[in-house]
Amino acid sequence: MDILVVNPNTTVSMTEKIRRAAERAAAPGTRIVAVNPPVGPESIEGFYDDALAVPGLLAEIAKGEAQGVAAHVIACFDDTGLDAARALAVAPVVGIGEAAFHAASLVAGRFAVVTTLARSVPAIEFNLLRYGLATRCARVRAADVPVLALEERRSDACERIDAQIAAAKADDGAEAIVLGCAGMADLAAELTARHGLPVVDGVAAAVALVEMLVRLGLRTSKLGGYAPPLPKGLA
Ligand code: 5HY
Repeated sequence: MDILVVNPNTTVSMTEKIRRAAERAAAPGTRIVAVNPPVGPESIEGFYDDALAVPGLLAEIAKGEAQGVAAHVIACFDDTGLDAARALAVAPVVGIGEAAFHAASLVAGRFAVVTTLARSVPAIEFNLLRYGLATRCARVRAADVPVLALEERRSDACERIDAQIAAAKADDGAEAIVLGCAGMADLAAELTARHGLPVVDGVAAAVALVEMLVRLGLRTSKLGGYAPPLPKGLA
């Protein structure tokens, strides 16, 4: 099966990191098609960037549908444009945030999220509420790391993320950690080993989840909110 993995920001190095993480998680026979829009914000940090990224994301989803991909993954932790993408697509669409929350809730009673900046926290908290998983999340923490700092080798991003994981274990009662940025996808294994608890990367969780949906023959319902968009002029 072909799975389209869309990084909604326009930073190619992050798209390649996401591709590698998706390919590590993919089952034999799954081909990962990792893309990002040609136009849009270089990183998504908060509501404004999130909105700017949606048109480019939807254009990539539309291309994937035309190419007949088996499923789509939205590789931004805010699950940018998720509902609009599900209205557009027939194939299943999973966001890395929602996937990671579910994976963590299946291996721990309470999890904490460690994301990038404080401005990214409200969107994540809102998603936890609308997905019905807010009661399973002890806290959404920000490591005070700009998204693109995760692409810089010399940044102190890893130390800052480490510190927040330690605090989540000590102060929040976290039994698992969800990495709150696609740009952290390469850190899950070493952080799991270092901190001795499950550290979930949403890219891997989303790939595994959509593979399951495809194997079960489940596609996006086209009734109600995810009914196909009505034809209309776009001036
Ligand atoms: C992400 N931003 O996964 C989110 C994380 C965040 O450009 N890719 C981004 O900080 O909201």
